[in-house]
Amino acid sequence: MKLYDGGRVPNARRVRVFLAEKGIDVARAPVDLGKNEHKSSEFSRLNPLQRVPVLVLDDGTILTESIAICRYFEELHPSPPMFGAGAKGRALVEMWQRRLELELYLPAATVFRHTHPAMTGYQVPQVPAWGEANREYVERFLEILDAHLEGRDFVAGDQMSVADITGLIAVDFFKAGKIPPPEKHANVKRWHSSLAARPSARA
Ligand SMILES: N[C@@H](CCC(=O)N[C@@H](CS)C(=O)NCC(=O)O)C(=O)O
Repeated sequence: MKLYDGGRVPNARRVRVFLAEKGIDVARAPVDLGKNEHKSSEFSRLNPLQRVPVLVLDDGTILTESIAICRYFEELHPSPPMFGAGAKGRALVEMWQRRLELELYLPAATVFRHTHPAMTGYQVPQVPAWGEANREYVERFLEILDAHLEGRDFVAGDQMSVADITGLIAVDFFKAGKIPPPEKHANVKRWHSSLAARPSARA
């Protein structure tokens, strides 16, 4: 089994943080996005979308999409449960995982991809006005998230889940798009700081 990942980029990091929380070691093959290694014909055979991470299983099966990769490891190593436990617990993790991915990570990534000069060759076409518009989506969701996190340590239930990991990588990615850190959202700040202090966050 081999995990193709790309340094500090958010989706590759999401899988590494997940594996660290689970205590799972996987052989890794670094892909240098700065050198466009993800656009090589060899890598494109693994993932025609030319994105990391990619997990290649021993039988040759290729898994892409960071959450699909995390789910694979969850099935193999169910403890600690990172996708929730029981019908309600799993549904709540799924709900917050999707919210944090679609309503926080995606807008934050869109700000970066559509406004940063370094992304011109990667985000084609690059539409700066669309990038700027997404700052508002980030802000709007932070308000909702902050209210939800009042009195809570984790977004879904009382244990850390993959939804928290998605939140961690989303907030850490603010810097790339020059989105201010969530200073005025005290609950988001507390939640993010405690996730960022875990050893897994250094993965
Ligand atoms: N939905 C995919 C997204 C993967 C993705 O966007 N990966 C980024 C790094 S975070 C990438 O490889 N970007 C290369 C590019 O845009 O050219 C996942 O969750 O794995």
